[in-house]
Amino acid sequence: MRSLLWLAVVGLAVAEDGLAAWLRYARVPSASRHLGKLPSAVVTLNATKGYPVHTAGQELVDGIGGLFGKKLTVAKSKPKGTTATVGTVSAYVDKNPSAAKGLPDLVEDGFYLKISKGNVLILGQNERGALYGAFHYLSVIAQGNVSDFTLTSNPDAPVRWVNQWDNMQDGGTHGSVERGYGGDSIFFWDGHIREDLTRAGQYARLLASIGINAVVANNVNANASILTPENMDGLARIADVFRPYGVQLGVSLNFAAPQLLGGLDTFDPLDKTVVNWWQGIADNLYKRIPDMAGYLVKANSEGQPGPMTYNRTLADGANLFARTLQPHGGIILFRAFVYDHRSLNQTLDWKADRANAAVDYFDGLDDKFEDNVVIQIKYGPIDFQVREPVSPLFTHLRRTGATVELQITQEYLGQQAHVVYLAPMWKELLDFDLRVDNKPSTLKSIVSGKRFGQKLTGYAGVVNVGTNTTWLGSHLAMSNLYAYGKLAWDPEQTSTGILKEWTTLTFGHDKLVHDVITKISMESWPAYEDYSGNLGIQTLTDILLGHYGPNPGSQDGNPWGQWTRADNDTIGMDRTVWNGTGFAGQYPPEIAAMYENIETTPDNLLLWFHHVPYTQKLKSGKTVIQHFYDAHYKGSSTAQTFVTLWEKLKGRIDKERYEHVLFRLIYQAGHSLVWRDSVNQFYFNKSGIPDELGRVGNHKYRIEAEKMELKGYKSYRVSPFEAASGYHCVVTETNSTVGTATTKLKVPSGKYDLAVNYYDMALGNSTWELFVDRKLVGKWKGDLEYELGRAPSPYIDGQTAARKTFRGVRVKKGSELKVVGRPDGLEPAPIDYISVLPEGTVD
Ligand code: GCW
Repeated sequence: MRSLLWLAVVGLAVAEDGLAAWLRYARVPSASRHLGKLPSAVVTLNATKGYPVHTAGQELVDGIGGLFGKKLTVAKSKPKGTTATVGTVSAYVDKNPSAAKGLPDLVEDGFYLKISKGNVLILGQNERGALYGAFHYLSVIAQGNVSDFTLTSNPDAPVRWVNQWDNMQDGGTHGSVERGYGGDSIFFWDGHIREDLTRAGQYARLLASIGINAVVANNVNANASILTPENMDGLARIADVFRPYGVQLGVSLNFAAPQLLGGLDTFDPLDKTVVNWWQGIADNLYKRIPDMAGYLVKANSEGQPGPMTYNRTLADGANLFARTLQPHGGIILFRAFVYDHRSLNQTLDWKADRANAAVDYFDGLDDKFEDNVVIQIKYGPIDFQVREPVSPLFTHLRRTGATVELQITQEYLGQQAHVVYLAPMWKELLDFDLRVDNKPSTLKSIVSGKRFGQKLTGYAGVVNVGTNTTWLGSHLAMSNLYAYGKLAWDPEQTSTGILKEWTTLTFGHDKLVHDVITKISMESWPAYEDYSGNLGIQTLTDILLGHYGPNPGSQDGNPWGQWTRADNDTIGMDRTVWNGTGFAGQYPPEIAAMYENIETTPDNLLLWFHHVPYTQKLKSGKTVIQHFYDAHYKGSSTAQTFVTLWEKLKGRIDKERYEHVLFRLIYQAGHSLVWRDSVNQFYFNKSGIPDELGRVGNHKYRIEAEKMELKGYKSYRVSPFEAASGYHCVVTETNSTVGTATTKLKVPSGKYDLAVNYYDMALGNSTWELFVDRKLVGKWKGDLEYELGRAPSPYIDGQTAARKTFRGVRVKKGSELKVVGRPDGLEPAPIDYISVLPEGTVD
């Protein structure tokens, strides 16, 4: 009894850093009651060390040991007592020929499980499938279910890859991992493959447990030096740590490598010397990595070289690689994300549209690709926005297989500093019926190969984990990685079902923990859409900088083509055929007709397809502009509730993860208000149409810092203007002057929540202190650039704007409120405003 109590205390007190993610194998409640229903020994068929069946045996021992405290032995042949037998179907049938009849049909990577009175049979179509089966069994028992069952599970699609956008070098394009918010690359450092690849192995283990079968480790914006002999040796070491988990390695290529690395004077895909050069590369890679998955190629996009440089088609480019892979059994994922960010002109051409590019470039090529080419298509025609229609290119490829590219790293969706559970969005996309030939044609049926019958189809997820122990920078963001794997295996699973599994495995069985995580997660994508870009206008992050904070004005007037065409009276992209860019016409007729007509276009994509006045009435009866205002208030107020919901979990999960998540949710709550005010202020200024409820631009609890009595601080006009309340903030006069901003409070005496909006730039770590009547209320540092992991920014803008709240502070009428800011480096301790809020009020 005593030791049990002690264990319970220790159990809660053990700090968890997130490294084990959903594979913690933490003790299940009442574990000892279930021991009789578990195997006592593991028998591994065809188990060679370093290969998946052997790994499966090891996981079963570790898993059952951790989950139930039962120590299993590993045996080669059948021992006495209950056993878990794991191996491939063929190894099993070799030993038990008579069993063959009773076994189901499995496709590549599929598995069969039979659990009966503590005896467990786990068979895979291949070794990898056997490991998947073992992980599945462990997941079921970790959720407390030890009853008998039989299951046949086949993946929905063969390609279930992960892409990492890891650079060879820190300080390359966007640092160590492009659009990565969880630290440096786990694969590369200083131009080389890391010596210590422990994390890469742990990553493969996590991915195998959710059915991912390949990882492209280097960025699609590829560095040609990945192909030096030394780095090829390094890649082979990565493949070695992946292999025990059945995860294959893929490599991103730079199209110009023959020139950049090979010293040729051309990289023309039809040039014989170029072809030979690439054949040599493939042969050399496969010599080192015989089970390499293949290649990933981004060509002629965003400045990357490609076949069009030589007036060759994209098919010429893809086939060049495909042919060099064929002798080795590899495949190439060729990205459809092809557009020219230099030539698009918004002002001169009403019909110019980046969204048209993919179909424009790929139309007519469907039957031109080699059989081992797969076209990798982002889910929407633009770029991982909070709301996009499904890319029409999926309906144009019937012979060539496609993968849908999803983004787990939240580039445009809060960069893991905002909780956004993405499974509901992915489900909507996958369930969307594209009505090819007027027949049911959901996206999931296309990428499973069922609709058109291609063999190579599936999923590619941009994950971008890093060296942070949380992998993605945030514990809660890991539900997205988990959901990605689960949906790629079986898109019929529900968002809540997946979440429930993940929560149990990650945080345990407590019902309140489940309720809270479910509520926060399921409300998170709608809330984020509400407080960022509505009605299909796109996310509205600053697209020229970090893709993180609000900056609606940055969308237009540049050739990146993520335009909103907002002016003083109207907003939205006219993508109709009759009057616009013609994009709607890229869909099959039923869908094209729906989007062509403003009446049948769903509200949530209205501004994606139509250019309308701000006063246009939605189906809800509201005007576009009032919808913007209301949605921003609604979404940001939902984000406030995440904090109070999470606080209910204090003491119910380990302190380390509790605090980590709480810190980020508090930050998100504050930043959602920055979003709300920036976007609302921007469109209010543009349209001149006031908020019917009088909220926009009226903040009665706010004291603008620039209106306070300033010493050492001066007023500063912020750009973009909407990123500051009253367009101004204060900054210290020099970068060594201490600034003070003081005012006398006029509110009645009582308790208030004091909220300070400030800017935390990546140029230093200023310190702020807040005083009431000379008593210190709180002190904080401008170090969010280390804490949050989101893209760092040197500017005073919507990206760096943040809020610090002190709850329940006693003030008197006439109290002196003072903020003292100490600049550091080039960060001038900027303050925007202070809100003196009656307790519980948000503004
Ligand atoms: O979303 C954009 C990103 C780029 C990325 C590109 C792509 C790897 O901003 O960082 O480059 O898409 O998908 O190729």
